[in-house]
Amino acid sequence: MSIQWYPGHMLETKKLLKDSISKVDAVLEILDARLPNASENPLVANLCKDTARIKILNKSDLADPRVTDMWLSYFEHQRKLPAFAVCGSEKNQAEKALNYCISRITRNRARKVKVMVVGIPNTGKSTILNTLAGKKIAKTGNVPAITRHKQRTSLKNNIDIYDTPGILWPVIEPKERAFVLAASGAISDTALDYHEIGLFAAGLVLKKYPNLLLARYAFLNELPKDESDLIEKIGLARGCLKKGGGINYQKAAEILIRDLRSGKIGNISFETPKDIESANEII
Ligand SMILES: Nc1nc2c(ncn2[C@@H]2O[C@H](COP(=O)(O)OP(=O)(O)OP(=O)(O)O)[C@@H](O)[C@H]2O)c(=O)[nH]1
Ligand SMILES: [Mg+2]
Repeated sequence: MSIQWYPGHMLETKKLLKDSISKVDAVLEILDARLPNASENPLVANLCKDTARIKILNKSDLADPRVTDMWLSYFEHQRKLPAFAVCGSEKNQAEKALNYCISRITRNRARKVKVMVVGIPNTGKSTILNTLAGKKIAKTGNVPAITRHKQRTSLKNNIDIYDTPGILWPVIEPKERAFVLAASGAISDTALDYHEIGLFAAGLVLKKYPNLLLARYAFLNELPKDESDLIEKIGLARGCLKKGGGINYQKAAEILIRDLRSGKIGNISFETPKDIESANEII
């Protein structure tokens, strides 16, 4: 299966970024702390060659802190890029990242500094902008593609900050990357087969965080034997039944995905720097 979700406004956003990134002083690239590799849009690195950029690993309150530390070290040592782990609603964390970014540019005090917030959908770009502004300026929401246009906001210290719509790319490959993005909530649910993504999510949690599963789902007396078994057990325990009888796997998978995305299963990171190293070795 390949997941394709590239609504029209993303093509417009691509043009917008191409036209405007070179005109701003700095870029805050917002990644999802649970999937810093999968949520990194290659377009941003290409466009930011001459623009100061930092990585913000947002939603770190949902990620495994041990793995987030590994990612911070990966960005610092292997990619030579400054990276900050933040929770988007925490003002001091967002300000620390912004201030560091501003400190890296040569400032002409007579004119405003322009900072652009970019990233894939649903990583918390607008949330961070609101936090920095200290009020709700941009619309936010727990589905991707909430922001549809560039929006400028003036902050104190002569800084203008621009929110932008989340952007993906037309065909997401490899398949595992598409699954990670889908399970995190970066791709519209309308483009997904819940059962398939649910099986992927089940496999991920069973492999990486089995104890969290046992703690979350009290009806599990022991670990399910595989991902299908987990979905089936959730379906049975939560009464996800089809009209004519039998388990509604779609509904059961939806429960697992919702619990995973919201952090109800616990602090989960979908990938580690080691995972991408081994994937590169295979290639
Ligand atoms: N747990 C948690 N949730 C967050 C955090 N930051 C943002 N969110 C939530 O994530 C969802 C998406 O946030 P937005 O700020 O709308 O994301 P966005 O990147 O602007 O999304 P698009 O405009 O669709 O590209 C919302 O439900 C936010 O409340 C965070 O640090 N932790
Ligand atoms: Mg937004």
